[in-house]
Amino acid sequence: MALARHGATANGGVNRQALSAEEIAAWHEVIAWGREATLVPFTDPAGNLFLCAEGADRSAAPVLTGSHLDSQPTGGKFDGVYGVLAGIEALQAIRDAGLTLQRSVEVVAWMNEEGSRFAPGMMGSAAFAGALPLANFLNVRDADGISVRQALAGLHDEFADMPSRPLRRRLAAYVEAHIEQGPILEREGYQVGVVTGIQGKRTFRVSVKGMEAHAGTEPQGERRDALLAAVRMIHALDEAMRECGGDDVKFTVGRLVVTPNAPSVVPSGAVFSIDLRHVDSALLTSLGNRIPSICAAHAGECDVDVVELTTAMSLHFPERMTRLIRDTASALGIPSLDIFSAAGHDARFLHSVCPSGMIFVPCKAGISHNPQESVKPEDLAAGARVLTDVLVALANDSHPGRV
Ligand code: HGY
Ligand code: MN
Ligand code: MN
Repeated sequence: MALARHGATANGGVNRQALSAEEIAAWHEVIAWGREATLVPFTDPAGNLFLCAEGADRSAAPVLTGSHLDSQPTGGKFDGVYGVLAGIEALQAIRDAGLTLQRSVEVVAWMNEEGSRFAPGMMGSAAFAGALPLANFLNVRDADGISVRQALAGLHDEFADMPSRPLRRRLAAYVEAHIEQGPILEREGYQVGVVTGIQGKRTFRVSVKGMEAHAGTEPQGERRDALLAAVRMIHALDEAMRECGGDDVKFTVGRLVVTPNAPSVVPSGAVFSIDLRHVDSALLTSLGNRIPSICAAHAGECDVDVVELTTAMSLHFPERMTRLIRDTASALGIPSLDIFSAAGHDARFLHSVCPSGMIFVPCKAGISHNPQESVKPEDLAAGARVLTDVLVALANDSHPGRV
């Protein structure tokens, strides 16, 4: 609730964009809370924030937990933030219990999970895991023309005294606590979800190019109207995705930028986003592969360019991690439900480099990416208790990958 002050919106939500002044203010607050728990802060070239509880064996690969502090423009208070603060709470409880862990445990706040200011999302975790080179992201610009490179320089200037460690460090395991952002746990009456996997997601940027013309004089039949062409494409895409993808397909055009965006000028440019998701990777592949031809078929006299920004197939977390989370919840007397994540998370990229898992807690009516996002404190506490014991198990296991 305190962190929600940074980027607070009038309607009770949060707009805390990646690498913004609001996120920097949130860093200061989280670092201060970390210091109270004797956690040592450091960053990395991708602008991720780490808070470290040193273990007895500093040569051992650390265990990592956390999530993200950036939000959508109409974000809620808990998406991402819960995972970061649950990690700090867990480490504070471990310290207060006088437990010394073998491995160091680090809490991370990933850079730009949401992909709202800078597309695509999950830049910090992708660069950390080596899934994509950081260099791929540095020239991406926000709506004001500020690049990731410039925004990162601002962050690193603000925390110039903070040590920086390399990307692609060796990890023993990763666990992320997050709100479900869906209705299942609440509907089924569970406080904790054992996340078995994450559905696949492909994102695209479609750029339609026409020609400016006078709205009153240009004959209708001679226009190269980029917005009307884009509208035809979006309609055709929506029909095709739903026809072939069934109820499980998720097709979203969340952003549309019109140029020159003047009421009496025939639009010369229309750029729109596509967020396509499906549990079935083969179907996600075939549906996504149809997008360029569907756009071309409705371009009319305009030109169209389709760029794929992210390609991520469905993934399943290792049984040893889901079993550990499930058994830990059970040992605490907290019933848990196995659940597949429809939302994307940084755990996707950690899954490619170490044994990874996620713990979900319910949110009211599954509402998220919306100011009305809300949770029950007792559910957050239940999730944090499971996280705490999972972190202890992983940090004291000489081969957590074998967990
Ligand atoms: O879009 C997602 O699934 C995540 O919440 N950023
Ligand atoms: Mn999130
Ligand atoms: Mn989100």
